[in-house]
Amino acid sequence: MAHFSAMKWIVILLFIWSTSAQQCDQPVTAARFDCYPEPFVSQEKCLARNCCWKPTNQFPKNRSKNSLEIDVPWCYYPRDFPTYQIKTNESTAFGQRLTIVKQQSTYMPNEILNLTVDLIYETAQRFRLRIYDSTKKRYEVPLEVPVIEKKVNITDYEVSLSQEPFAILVKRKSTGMTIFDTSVAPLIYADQFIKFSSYLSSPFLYGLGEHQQSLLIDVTNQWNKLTFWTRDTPPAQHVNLYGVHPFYINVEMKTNMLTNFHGQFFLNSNAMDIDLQPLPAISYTTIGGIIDLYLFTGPTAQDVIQQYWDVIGKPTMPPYWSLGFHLCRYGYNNINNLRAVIQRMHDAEFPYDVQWTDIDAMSSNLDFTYDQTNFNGLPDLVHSLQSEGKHYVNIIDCGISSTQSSGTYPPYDDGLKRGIFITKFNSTEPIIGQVWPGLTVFPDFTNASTVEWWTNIATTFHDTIPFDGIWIDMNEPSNLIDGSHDGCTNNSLDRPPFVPHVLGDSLSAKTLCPSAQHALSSHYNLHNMYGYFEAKATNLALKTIRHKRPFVLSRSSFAGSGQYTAHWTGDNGATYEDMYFSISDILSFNMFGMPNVGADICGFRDDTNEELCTRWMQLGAFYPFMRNHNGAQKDQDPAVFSWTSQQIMKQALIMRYSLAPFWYTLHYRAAIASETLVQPLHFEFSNDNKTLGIDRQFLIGRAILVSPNLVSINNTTMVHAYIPEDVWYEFPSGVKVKVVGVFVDLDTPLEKINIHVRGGFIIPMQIPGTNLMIGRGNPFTLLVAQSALGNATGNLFWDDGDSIDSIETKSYNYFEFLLISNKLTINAIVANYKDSPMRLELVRVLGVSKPVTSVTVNEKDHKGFFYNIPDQDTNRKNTCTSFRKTQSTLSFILGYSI
Ligand code: MIG
Repeated sequence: MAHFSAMKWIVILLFIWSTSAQQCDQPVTAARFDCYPEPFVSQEKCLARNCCWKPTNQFPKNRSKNSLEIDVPWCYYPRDFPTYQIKTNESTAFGQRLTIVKQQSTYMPNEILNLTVDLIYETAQRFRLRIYDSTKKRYEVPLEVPVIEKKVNITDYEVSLSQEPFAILVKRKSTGMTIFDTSVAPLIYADQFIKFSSYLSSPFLYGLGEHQQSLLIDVTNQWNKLTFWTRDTPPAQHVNLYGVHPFYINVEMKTNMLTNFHGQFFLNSNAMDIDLQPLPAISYTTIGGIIDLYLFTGPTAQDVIQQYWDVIGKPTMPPYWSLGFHLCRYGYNNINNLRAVIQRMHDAEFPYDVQWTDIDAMSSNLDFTYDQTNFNGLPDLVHSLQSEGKHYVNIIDCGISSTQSSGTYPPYDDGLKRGIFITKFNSTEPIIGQVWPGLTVFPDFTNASTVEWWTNIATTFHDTIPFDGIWIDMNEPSNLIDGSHDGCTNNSLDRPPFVPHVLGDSLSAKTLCPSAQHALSSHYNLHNMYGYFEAKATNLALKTIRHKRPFVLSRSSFAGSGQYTAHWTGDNGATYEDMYFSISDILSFNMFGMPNVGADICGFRDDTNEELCTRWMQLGAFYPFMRNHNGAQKDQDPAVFSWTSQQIMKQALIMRYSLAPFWYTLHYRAAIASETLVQPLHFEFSNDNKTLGIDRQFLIGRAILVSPNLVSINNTTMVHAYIPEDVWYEFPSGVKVKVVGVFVDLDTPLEKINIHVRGGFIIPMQIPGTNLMIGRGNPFTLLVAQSALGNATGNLFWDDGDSIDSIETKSYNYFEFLLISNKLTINAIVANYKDSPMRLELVRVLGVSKPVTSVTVNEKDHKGFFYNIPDQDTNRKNTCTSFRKTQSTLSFILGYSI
């Protein structure tokens, strides 16, 4: 009896051991999903969660937070880890609604065992998945997304379900490619810890910002953890930065020689980690809200982006003047320095449009003031800039000083009266932090009264200094002390059971206590959207004040911010490395729907040097948003450098200004048709594997290839650049590129910028002026780059440049240019803007391979045509009337109004 009983137990134990071993058996370590994302895991803690413990000989997982070593977890889920099963499943008008249940809680406090799952078939290419508490309403992101009540019948995707354990699988119908599959890991759904995972189609992704990283996220051989919690910190790799955009584009493996793309957007504003692993797979770990996930099936990368922008909103159309060169500095310190800079910019005849001032022009760093001693005369200076057609932008920080004597500082007094500041937990008292003016309170832009208050104080300030745009900084929001000047609470918002891997290890690090209260919800939920709401309010205020198209520049951003603001990438360093990262940044922000983006040219932190700054001005001339800004000791405006460098910078600026009509048209296309301004080569040449991940070059629209020199001349003047297989012409010379489809070494001495125009495109250009207001009356030119077949197309959007609603009211001109069979046609699709005449002066046709015998304009024989010899350098020699082999550009002077 005793013997039998012992045997029985041994058998049972053996059985348990073998099944659990089996349950822990993973063919590859890449298939392990982390069961202990907190720091300091141990065998004991792991087993207490009923997870598998298996150390690897790689770097120990027992790491501290923020360690850069993200590796194979030692503690991971067994296959049979408890999860949900489907209880009910009904079809609804929008698709399907399920209820799912879990029998027992696992390891997180307040798990929610009854969930509702909505499968919404929104469009043929857009699928939405919502998983939420079946009984209690939870916080949801206050973005206005499309509400689809009726499902579409035909979709590019096919959804299937697993009953037990509950899982969702989505495939691309046309190829059978899996684009979503949650069966890889259990779903955990607790009040403050939601975690789910999915297969990826390939280890190659774009997006997931704001992070300093290469353009392509490649997890073929490595694990990667990305944290999302808006944070003021100089950009560095592996840390959460100023903005939050949980959107990615996943490259699918080639099928039938074609590369498809799909995208995913996690609509969630809580602090989160996204883990990527080589399986390949993705895991989301968020500490609030609900699961609200969008899948976009593309199939091109631009399609995915367009489908994403349909959800978050399209970018705003910027005023024309904002396409020019912006000059800024933290530390002009007084008006004489500022005047001197403006004067030398003027004397050196640099094209330049917008002058900025930073907090040093404020009185004691107080918002909506200026220093009447050191910046005495600033209003006059602004007026005089404006009288020359230039514009002025000033900075506003969100922290409002709370320590000025009562009655002396209306922004605070009035705000207090209206009760529009963020408050402490369970209190009507504003939470107090510290920013540049000392102790400050923080406006709650989720409150409609705040927008009114903001507009009022900005209007009053505008009466003193008529700014043209507003720069909103420190809006993560940034706080020089952690939490508040009297600390944070101990409640579950300030001390949640799980904290994503944020810089500083705490949610209140360099910001407000998560428990602070906004009108809409807690700071815990809304922190990541602070910059979003501030940009929205500021955009609105500017419309009210100026009755013109607003220009806002915001550091912090969230999905959808592009509807209201431009963006710069924060406090970069004056290094070649940071200049390189700026390309990934501008490309990523284009995907995020904030296409009007640039980095601080020449570097913000530390002194730049002439060579670096020259290179950076050359690159920056092809950023969507071009601003030279720094906070270091030395000045770095173009006019401060040697004569030679100035000439090179000027050449870059002239190129930018001559392309302004092209850029403006791209902005219009972004605003109405969801096309990005700049894009990676891989998006346009996606079937060419060699373009995968190229991030030292980029395309403007589809037509201009930029291949900057990103290293010091001491290393090399050669730019190792890829020229995709197509017809390309060097810009501006027009020389046709001989070898394509390969990497080439382009010799790029300091004075050289590698710009190539793609055959098949017509680029509208303009003779530049010293600023865009002056230049906008100048003649236009067309650069016609013929394709291999001799065709080309292009378009031009033109209006008064700053009306709020010129698109809505159709008070613009829109031209379409077409070159087919040696015939160039200009179609005025819309021709409602007549306030100032447009004159087309010159047409240059690239790639003319045979002598042209005659040119006919409007059915009349046209005498004024000639050829350019691209390889001659002076203008005079450049013009020739006879055709030679080496000559490929035909120019004809038109001089007629379009
Ligand atoms: O950290 O206003 O990113 O562009 O010059 C200082 C002073 C606060 C940070 C911004 C930077 C700006 C600076 N600000």
